[in-house]
Amino acid sequence: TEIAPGAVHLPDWLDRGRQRELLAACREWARPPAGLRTVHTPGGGTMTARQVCLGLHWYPYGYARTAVDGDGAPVKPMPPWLAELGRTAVTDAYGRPPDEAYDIALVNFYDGDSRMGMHRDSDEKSAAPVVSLSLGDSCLFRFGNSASRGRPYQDVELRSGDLFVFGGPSRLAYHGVPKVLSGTAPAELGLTGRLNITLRVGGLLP
Ligand code: MD3
Ligand code: FE
Repeated sequence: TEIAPGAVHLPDWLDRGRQRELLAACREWARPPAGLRTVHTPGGGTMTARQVCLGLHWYPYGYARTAVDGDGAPVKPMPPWLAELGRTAVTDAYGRPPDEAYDIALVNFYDGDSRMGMHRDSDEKSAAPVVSLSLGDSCLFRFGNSASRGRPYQDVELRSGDLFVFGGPSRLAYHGVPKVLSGTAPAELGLTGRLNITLRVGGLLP
């Protein structure tokens, strides 16, 4: 379903087997070097979701080739199968493939107390849609507008296996995760907490 122009939600897009495979891959990526780390915000705060990056390392000032707010190691590569998953996701959501190849993945690990405040993702130089995949606990996802952090916004529940694609007029909309719904993960997955994988196209970077 399209919740706003260019914002398409495909619930239960990944079957349980694919969810397990993606979770296993995320657990490998989380290991050092350049593994899971805490993101420090410019104001001296810390993000409550921990993160691991593939392809390029995101930090609050942009992208880097090394884990600048982690151990400084070179960022892990973007696997071709994950880039292909992004291409398939956009094709399923929009009925046509994206123009560019996915080359960045950001994986966010949420526990029951993690949140993500309302923000826009504007560090990519490409206008390609962002692909979001959710695993584990459900969350309340807040999708707003492109002008401000405030209303109007829509609250949508994201569950394990859901796909969301954000492109076109929705690409620069404010969004956040006000709440994780603890204990809602499918038991077979063996995950406490929530994982979100976003696939992005970096575009021309210096
Ligand atoms: C709308 N992640 O990684 S997923 C992020 O669940 C991020 O971890 C949240 O916001 C999470 O930046 C929300 C949904 C999402 C992701 C990227 C977007 C919505 C988006 C980019 C542009 C517009
Ligand atoms: Fe975001």
